Amino acid sequence: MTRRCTIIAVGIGQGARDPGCARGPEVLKQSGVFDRLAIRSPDITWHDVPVAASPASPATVVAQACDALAGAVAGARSQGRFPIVIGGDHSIAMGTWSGLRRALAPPGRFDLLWIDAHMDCHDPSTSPSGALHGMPLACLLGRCHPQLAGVACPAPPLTPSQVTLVGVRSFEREEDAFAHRSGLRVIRMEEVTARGLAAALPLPSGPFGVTLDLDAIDPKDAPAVGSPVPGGIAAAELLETLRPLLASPNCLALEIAEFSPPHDVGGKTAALMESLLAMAAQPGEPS
Ligand SMILES: [Mn+2]
Repeated sequence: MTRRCTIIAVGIGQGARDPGCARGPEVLKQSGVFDRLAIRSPDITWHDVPVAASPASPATVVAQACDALAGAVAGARSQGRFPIVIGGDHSIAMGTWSGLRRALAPPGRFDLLWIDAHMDCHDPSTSPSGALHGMPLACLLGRCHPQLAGVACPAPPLTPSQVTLVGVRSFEREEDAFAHRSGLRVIRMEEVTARGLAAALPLPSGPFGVTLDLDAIDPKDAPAVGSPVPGGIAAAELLETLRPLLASPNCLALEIAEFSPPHDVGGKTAALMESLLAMAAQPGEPS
């Protein structure tokens, strides 16, 4: 089976301290990934979201890109297409999931699996780095960066009960407090290691989306990230667990963020990206 898919590429790095992931989509396309996918998925298209060049402030660039991204995701869904968003740094999550919310008829409810080494629950007052890719989940939940409010964040915001964070092993105290206060479900890496990913992950019963920050994966398996954290999910285990989830008709969109080609080792992370894209575009087929 193949899906009618649109790969929505956002080559943005302004949300991260390490801007290498701005080149992620370009490197994937140049290496022939899209052409190979298109052989088995005839109805797959590629859409580049424009990203303004500096010297605009990071928040301005991220807000513009996320607004265009939200429109692209909503547009794809309204045409019955499956959006696969590739970054770019994880600030794009604000655009992707605002767009999905926009595409669904009210109440527009969907669950969101947020697979990440970090919590992405900072706001400008708590973030040590000020990097926007550490803030998208807080933003989607309504604690929005002032320069992004009304542009990149859904109104009304997502509710914490929609979101499950998985693979978390690096965070600041303020993020943990925010997650605890808001009742966000957090499955830490210790639990994934103890129970196995498939057992630890709650299966959504209705429509859902998946956002994968590649730094959730162990850096041995996915070295091409800007913020690596040791002790992550094994790539093979992640692929095995995601395969049935991505094949489900309830899965509405996939996002993969933080692919930073300058850090790749022997094309390992690019190959993993290709496997993930194939799983989403050709659900149920061996890849
Ligand atoms: Mn992230």
